[in-house]
Amino acid sequence: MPRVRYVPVQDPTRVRDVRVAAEEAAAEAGLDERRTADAALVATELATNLLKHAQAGEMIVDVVDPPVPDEGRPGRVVQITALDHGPGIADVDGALRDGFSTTRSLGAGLGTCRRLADDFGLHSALGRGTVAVARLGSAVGEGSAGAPGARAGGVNVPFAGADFSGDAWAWVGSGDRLTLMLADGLGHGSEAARASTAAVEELRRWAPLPPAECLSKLHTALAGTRGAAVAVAQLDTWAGRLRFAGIGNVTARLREGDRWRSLLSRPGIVGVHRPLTVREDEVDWTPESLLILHTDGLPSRWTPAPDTGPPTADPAVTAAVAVRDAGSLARPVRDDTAVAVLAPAPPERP
Ligand SMILES: [Mn+2]
Repeated sequence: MPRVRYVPVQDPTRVRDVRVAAEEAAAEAGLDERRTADAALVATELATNLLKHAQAGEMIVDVVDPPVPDEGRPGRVVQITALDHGPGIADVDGALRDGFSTTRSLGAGLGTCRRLADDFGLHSALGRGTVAVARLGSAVGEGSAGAPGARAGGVNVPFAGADFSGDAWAWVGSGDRLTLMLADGLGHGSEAARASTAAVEELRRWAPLPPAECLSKLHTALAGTRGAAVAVAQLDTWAGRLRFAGIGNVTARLREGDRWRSLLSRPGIVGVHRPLTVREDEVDWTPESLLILHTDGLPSRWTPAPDTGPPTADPAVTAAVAVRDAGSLARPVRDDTAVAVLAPAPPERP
């Protein structure tokens, strides 16, 4: 089962823990020595920056699917996420400049993170805090050859800092179809993780099927596990249509213009109790669309903030902002929390 490394960062002694987590994740993702060193440096910088700007926060290091499926470059990547509820960074552009430092820290700064990572995204809102996400893969250079029409990303926060999250997300590309799945294994801990991991493995076999059929394959495969709530969204990039089906308590919010629409799941537990029929929703997908799937670690009534997910935002940053904004000290989380986001491809960069 894939580990999710969660490190609360409240003093400088935890910076080393974040670096070790990045090195472990790099080994799991099969990065070479040079990229492992890069991942360790990025992790160190993000932890140092978090302490500098917010005094305390959380970091999550895991191994994820890259934001764009690339058949010529298979493999998973290390994702390093920093999130805090601090005052926010007033001068984001300045902070991203290589060598920029507001204090006399030894840190090389966020500019280094942006330079070393394949993808780097930062969202800072005054009074709400800062989110930074860096992904590093084994490949040299950046960008994907294909024109995917969409990107996906997610964040997975294990309950109480456990080694495993009972939630899992994954996505698979096949031809014009991109299939994103979010699974919440019943309860939390390693048995929940076993159920959601089985869902991910099965998704990789059946992703080209329509979502409702994919869910029935998953139902069969998850027999013998605790079961899971699962949502599957499939984008046909050529037709500009999104199909959705879900079983159990996973929330799906689709942005249409300036409103958020809920895509409904059927009651049930994949692998344990399947509804007689699974309805599929089919909706238009436009360059302004955004899909957010989240497990019940976030409150079901949570509504994305108006600045959620501009077209240029990295989907993993959007997911991390959701975790940051929905969580607070006043409402302690009592479960694993995962958010997966499907976003249109950003405008072409020259
Ligand atoms: Mn849950």
